[in-house]
Amino acid sequence: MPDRRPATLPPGPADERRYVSPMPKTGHVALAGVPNVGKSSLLNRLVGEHLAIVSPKPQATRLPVVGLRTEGDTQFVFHDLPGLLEPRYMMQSRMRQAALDQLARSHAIVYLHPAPAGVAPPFESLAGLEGPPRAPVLTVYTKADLVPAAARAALGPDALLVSAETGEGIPTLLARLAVLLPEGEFEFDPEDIGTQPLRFFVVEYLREAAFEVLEDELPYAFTAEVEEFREHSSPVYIRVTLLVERESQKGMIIGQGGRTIKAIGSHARTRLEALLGKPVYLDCWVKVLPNWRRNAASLSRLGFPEDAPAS
Ligand SMILES: Nc1nc2c(ncn2[C@@H]2O[C@H](COP(=O)(O)OP(=O)(O)OP(=O)(O)O)[C@@H](O)[C@H]2O)c(=O)[nH]1
Ligand SMILES: [Mg+2]
Repeated sequence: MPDRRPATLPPGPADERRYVSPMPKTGHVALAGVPNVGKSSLLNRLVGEHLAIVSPKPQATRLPVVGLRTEGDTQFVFHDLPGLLEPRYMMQSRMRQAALDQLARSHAIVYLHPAPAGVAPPFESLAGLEGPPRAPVLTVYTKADLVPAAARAALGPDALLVSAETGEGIPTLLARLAVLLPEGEFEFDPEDIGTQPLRFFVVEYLREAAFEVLEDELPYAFTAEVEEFREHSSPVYIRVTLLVERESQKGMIIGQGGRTIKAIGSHARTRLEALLGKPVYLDCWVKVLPNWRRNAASLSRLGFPEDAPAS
């Protein structure tokens, strides 16, 4: 273990205990806020990889994405959460449940609010919580690159502004978070950036493509399921079923001469190859899973946690 005692400290037994083998710090940090505020973009900036999907359309994130960052003696376990909203149908209430579950399990909450929208309302009211969350809440203004100096001043002298675009404010954010984390051994390898299986990212990147390529309500009715994953074949072989809610949507996913499905597959393949560092063959098929966003069994099968039982 390297001696991490700062050179300027005077010698002494208490100092020895405290500095020679410092206890590492680690904890779970929730990135929370309403849809589209830049939670996923910030997660990607924090881990230095395009892990979480990003879209100008709201509600792109449906299930939490975990990103790791280890800096010296501190390991941050970030959770990019689905945007908090008032659910209108079952998938949205499962998304909200997933977000609330992780909020309750986190050591710190980063409450993200876009700087261009002005001063953030209180987190509890925005999140529709009955009381303040257990973990400390750090309010952070996103999209700092979009606001001129005068608008920054209006946010107050202590406001913390970050930009996923330029990286502004990230070191300050990490420093303010580090003091909120408990001491403890690292849960993950310091080299790792994520914890979720590749299958999860296959679906996510296909959904990201859907947000880019498809219009109107269609990306919201879209999801995918991995049927087969041969990681040791070359190229890596992945067979997926692209799922829509109605028969009439199948043709729109396939597109003229298969143009749309090719564009979706190719976007996801490029992202997966970047993540895996090897060539991928993505075999895409389309199926209807009727009304899956409003069907409890389909949602459970697709990985959405069940609502908390009424107590
Ligand atoms: N200029 C600028 N745009 C940003 C920044 N962060 C995010 N955006 C854009 O804001 C939009 C939403 O970003 P996301 O990261 O997908 O937002 P989110 O909060 O994860 O959204 P949901 O998953 O839908 O809740 C995208 O078009 C991003 O490119 C930023 O720092 N600067
Ligand atoms: Mg997101």
